[in-house]
Amino acid sequence: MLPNEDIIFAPASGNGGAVCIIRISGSGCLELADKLVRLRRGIVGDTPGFSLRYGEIPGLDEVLVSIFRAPKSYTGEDMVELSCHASQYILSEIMNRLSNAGARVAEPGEFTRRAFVNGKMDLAQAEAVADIISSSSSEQHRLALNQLKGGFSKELSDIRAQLLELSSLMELELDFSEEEVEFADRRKLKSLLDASIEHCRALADSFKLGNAVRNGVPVAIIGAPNSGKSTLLNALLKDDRAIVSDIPGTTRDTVEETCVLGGILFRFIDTAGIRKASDEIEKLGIQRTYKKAAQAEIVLGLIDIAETLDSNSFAEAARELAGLVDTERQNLIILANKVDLSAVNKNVKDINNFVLPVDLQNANIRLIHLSAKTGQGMEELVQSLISSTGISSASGTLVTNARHAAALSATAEALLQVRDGMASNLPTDLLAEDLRTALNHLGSITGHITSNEVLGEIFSTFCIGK
Ligand SMILES: Nc1nc2c(ncn2[C@@H]2O[C@H](COP(=O)(O)OP(=O)(O)OP(=O)(O)O)[C@@H](O)[C@H]2O)c(=O)[nH]1
Ligand SMILES: [Mg+2]
Repeated sequence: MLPNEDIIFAPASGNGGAVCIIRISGSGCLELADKLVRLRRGIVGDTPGFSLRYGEIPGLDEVLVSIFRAPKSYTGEDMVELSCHASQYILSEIMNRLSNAGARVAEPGEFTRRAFVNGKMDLAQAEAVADIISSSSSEQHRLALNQLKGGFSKELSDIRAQLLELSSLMELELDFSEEEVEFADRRKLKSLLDASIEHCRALADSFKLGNAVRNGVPVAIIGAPNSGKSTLLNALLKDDRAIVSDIPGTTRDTVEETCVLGGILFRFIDTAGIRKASDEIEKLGIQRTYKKAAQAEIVLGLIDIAETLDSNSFAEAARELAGLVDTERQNLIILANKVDLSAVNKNVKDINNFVLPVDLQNANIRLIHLSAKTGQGMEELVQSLISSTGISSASGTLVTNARHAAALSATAEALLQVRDGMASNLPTDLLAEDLRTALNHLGSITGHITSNEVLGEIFSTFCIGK
């Protein structure tokens, strides 16, 4: 753990705005503030916690001073927050004066690290502070808030309680093993174990979805050149992001952009149209298309119906797109695009001819008739995208952090060892050892068991001032 005697400070407000907040934390910081700030009445050092005072930094600025006293503050230490005018000059001058008075600039995440060390929050909650600040969709925010408020930690502590019960049942058996008494009811042990393994696995598995919520659900837009991929990207973003033209092969590299639909962050990837290219650069672009299609959660496969002669050639084009998608693990939405042309162009067949062939009828493949140009079918597409993610506000706890997911998998793994050991009648002291390993992995999430290196790694990703 870090020594907590230093008084630390950092600007804590975001960029822009008229007011800037400078946070100061550590024992003695109230007295230190008095070296800088003159209150209209009294001194900071005599002011009770949860007070707001008007003051002046002589020759520099008028400030509002918020005073918090240990342990009732964010960090659990004495804290002062100065709200000053957001001028770069004022800010750097205050920071200089604080340094000269003996405080030092906080490291990234150091306020939150101190909050963790002082027992104000556990590690999972501390990590949620970073998530809540970076969240850009309502779903991302909901998960971060649940984690910050301790919803996830509560779930972990339920599992921990179960494992501790298991552990004590085993210890009991260990104590009496000399007399060869099987104290613990093995059936009860096994059912407790099964439930805990199941719970850890379900949480670890939720990371795939949780990660998508956090970083944006990747959606690749693929199809032949000129099928309307870039037009669709622009329509989804409601922005002229990608170049659209009637020259096949316009998009050569992938274009990636995020946007929030139905509270979920999506990462749309427009790609180079797939065809037999002779040009080396286009070939490289098409290779990227294949790669992006393989990595996506959802693939939007476009077929230009004006280029499709009949239902057979439509079925063939749909099969080609499906061949690029693993429908066991990915969702494919086939878009019969340019349906607006069916009204004006006699060469375009009745769109009702364009249906999915029987061999593509699969729960993970859908077909939508669309006009990326006029917006017809867009609403259906958006709804389909949202439901394909499997994310809903009823999803409950989703693990959004790779470190947590790895620790939960390791917990489940160690518990499996216990279960296998029990099945093959291993001595109880060996089983108890594996159970301790499981508890250690679980404890690493909330910080019951954590090394300084791990803490250093976690908090270094925070911004200064958090
Ligand atoms: N009528 C009609 N035209 C469309 C529609 N979608 C796209 N287009 C037109 O089709 C042409 C090609 O559109 P793009 O969006 O550039 O096609 P792309 O799939 O990105 O093409 P590449 O980048 O070359 O692979 C443009 O002239 C668009 O205006 C549609 O729904 N209806
Ligand atoms: Mg394009």
